[in-house]
Amino acid sequence: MSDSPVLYQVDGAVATITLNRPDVLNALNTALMLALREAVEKAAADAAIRAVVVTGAGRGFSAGADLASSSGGTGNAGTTLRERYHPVILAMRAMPKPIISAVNGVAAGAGMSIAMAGDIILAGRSASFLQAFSKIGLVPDAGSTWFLPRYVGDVRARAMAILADRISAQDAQAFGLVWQVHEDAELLPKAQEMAQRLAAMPTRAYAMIKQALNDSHQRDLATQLELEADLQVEAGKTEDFREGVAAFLQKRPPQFKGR
Ligand code: T3D
Repeated sequence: MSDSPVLYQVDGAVATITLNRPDVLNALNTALMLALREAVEKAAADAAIRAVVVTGAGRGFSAGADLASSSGGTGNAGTTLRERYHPVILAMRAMPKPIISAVNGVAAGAGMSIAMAGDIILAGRSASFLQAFSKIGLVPDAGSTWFLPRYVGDVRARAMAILADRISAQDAQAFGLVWQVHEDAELLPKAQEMAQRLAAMPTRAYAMIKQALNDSHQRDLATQLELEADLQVEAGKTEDFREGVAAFLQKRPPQFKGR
């Protein structure tokens, strides 16, 4: 396998981005974060890509920041986070196509934040989720304090952040963090199958769905209603909307093109 810290593979309209430092459970160093940003931006910019899978090589998804090269103790953590992590997390949220996080093993610290920046989280049966930060005297970062309460609620978010207990895939699903749990060997095929399904759907609408949901907790109802109405005007202008209605009325499967 390539020794590049991030692999980028394309199958039809689906890009699979693989964190690739398996010897250290895909711990996040500068080279990996730069390569991850490049991969995410490439998938976002390529009109031929209509869905993305993010996963990890080997037995982990990601063990979070590489503690052998972490800037936590040097006073530079703010710079590292702002320059390396935030652009990746924000680019994943802004990606105008769906991202499936296929969590194949432990997702710890900022590795868990990356998993949560995806739109749909699938997990292998042996996967686990760990807000590892407090175990080493840090605070959750890379978006964990934003995603976690929204996904699992304040009570569980606080317990996960403070206790830093390892949460199984099954418990994460019961918490509402994980959409589906699959047998380990089935995880990537299932994630790619879902991504291929999504890639054949009206992907312009998916981009607008993400836009509507991304910050909905920050907006009041009246503002959100306005945003929905504006986005619906845009969605209604797409070729895919015309095709969806025509196919329904003609009782045939739709052929969406993402336009
Ligand atoms: O400045 C900044 O960067 C700020 C940003 C901070 C963001 C953060 O993410 S802070 C949180 C950092 N992550 C952690 O604290 C987690 C540390 N890792 C662990 O607690 C455990 O490794 C796991 C619970 C994740 C997995 O445990 P286990 O028993 O399955 O695996 P292991 O044996 O501990 O690890 C396997 C190898 O990966 C091992 O190397 P070895 O002994 O085989 O040569 C281990 O040292 C290495 N590894 C695991 N995590 C990291 C790591 N190496 C570097 N950094 C890691 N985070």
